[in-house]
Amino acid sequence: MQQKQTDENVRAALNLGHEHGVLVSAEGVGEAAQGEPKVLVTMGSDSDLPLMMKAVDILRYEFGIPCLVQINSVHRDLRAAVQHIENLPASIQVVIACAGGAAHLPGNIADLRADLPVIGVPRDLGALKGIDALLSMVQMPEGAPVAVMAIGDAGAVNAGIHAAKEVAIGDPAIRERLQVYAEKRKGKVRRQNETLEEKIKG
Ligand code: RP5
Repeated sequence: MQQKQTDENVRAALNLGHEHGVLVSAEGVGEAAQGEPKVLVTMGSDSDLPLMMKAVDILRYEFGIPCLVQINSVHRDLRAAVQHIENLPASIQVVIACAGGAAHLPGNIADLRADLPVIGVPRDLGALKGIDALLSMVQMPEGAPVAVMAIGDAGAVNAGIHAAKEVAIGDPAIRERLQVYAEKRKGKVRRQNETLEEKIKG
């Protein structure tokens, strides 16, 4: 009961209605989530969500960083997107923005929020294999930078890791988790070498 009250207080303080996003942490989603969101994970459509969950999941499970997840379409409802981005909770330190096609969302956010780093994840919509979104994001004119990741799954995961690195600048606990994550990756190479002779023998 007390936890529920605390969660409600957090949501009230963050001013989160459904329209303003869903809080996600390692503990759960929405009312089950805990902590203040440090990263906004936003996208142009919920069709981008399966891709963006790769960023959300690495943030919450690998690094313990709560996120706010929000749909913002600068093609379908520009005014609502501006309203959301201008009124983010003060705890947000980094924005991850995904879109496909003529992907204007990350660049628009970089202009709206001079105070926040923006990481762009280009999505492959099929016709141009994501090159359209990649070029739309990476070719930002001078003054409103977007840190653009790779197209697709690797880009989404790397966006989560890059956002964690930004949060880690002011949080030694996250720095440690980044080191643990790096050690796990080294372990993978060690294990592959251990089984290499057997694999070559076939
Ligand atoms: C973009 O258009 C979205 O970010 C999405 O990648 C793409 C297609 O959206 P839906 O038609 O699937 O809603 O704005």
